[in-house]
Amino acid sequence: MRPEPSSIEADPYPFAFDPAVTALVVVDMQRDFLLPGGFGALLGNDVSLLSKVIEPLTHVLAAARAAGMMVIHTREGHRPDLSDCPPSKLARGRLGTPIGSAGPNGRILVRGEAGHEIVEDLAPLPGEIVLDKPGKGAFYATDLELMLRNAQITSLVVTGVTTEVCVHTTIREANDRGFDCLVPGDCVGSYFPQFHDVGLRMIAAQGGIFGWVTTSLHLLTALGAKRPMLTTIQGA
Ligand code: TIU
Repeated sequence: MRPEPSSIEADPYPFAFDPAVTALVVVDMQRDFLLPGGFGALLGNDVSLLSKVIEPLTHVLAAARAAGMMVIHTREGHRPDLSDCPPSKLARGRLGTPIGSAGPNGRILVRGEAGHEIVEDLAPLPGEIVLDKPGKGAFYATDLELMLRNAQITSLVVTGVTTEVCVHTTIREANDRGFDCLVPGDCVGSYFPQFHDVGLRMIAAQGGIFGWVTTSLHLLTALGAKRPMLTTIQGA
C-alpha cells in the first residue's frame, strides 16, 4: 500500500513528500564508475569512495518499490560508433583512457559493454525505466521530462553518482523544469569528499536554491519502511 503524503525532515526546511507524484531517480550506478578498471578508475579516481553509497541505496530502492513509486535508473554512455559523443568530451580522454577505448570491463562508457551495466545490487527490475543518457544531466537529449510529465510526477528523489557531476547536473536541470528535488545525502557519492560536502550544501543553500537535502533514514521513515530495514542502517 502506498504511504500517505508526509513531511520529511530536510535542509533547509521540511520537504512535502507524496510518493504518488514522486519518482526515485538512481543516477549512473554503473560498473564504469564504481568498479576498478572502469571510466572512473581510469581517470585516476579511488572508486571505493563511491561503493559506500550502494548499501543505503539498496534500502531506499526497496522501500520506493514497496511504496509503488516510479523508479528510473540512468546510465551515462554512448552508442558503439560514438556518434552521440561530442568531440570535446572524447578529446578530454587524452589524460586517461578515452571513451570507446578497450578496458578490463569492455569499451569505456559504451552501451552494451559490461562496464556500462548497473551494479548487481541495484539492478533494475522488469518494468522500471532504464534511461541511457549521453551527457551528465539526465534531461539532456533524453525523453525523461516527457515520461515524468506523462506520469504526473512533480517531485524527484535524486540518488547515485557522482554528487557534483551527474547528480548535480540532473538536479539543476530538474529544478529549472519545476520539479522539487530531494537528495538523501548518504545515497549520493563523489570521488572527492570535499566536493560531495560542498555539493550538498550548494543544493540546500539560499533557502533551497536547487532543492532539499535529507538522509536515507528520514526518507525510509516517510516511506513506512519496516523496522528491520531501519535497524540495519542504524547499526551500520
Ligand atoms: N555519472 C557521472 O557523474 N559522470 C562522471 O563522469 N562523473 C565524474 O565524477 N567523473
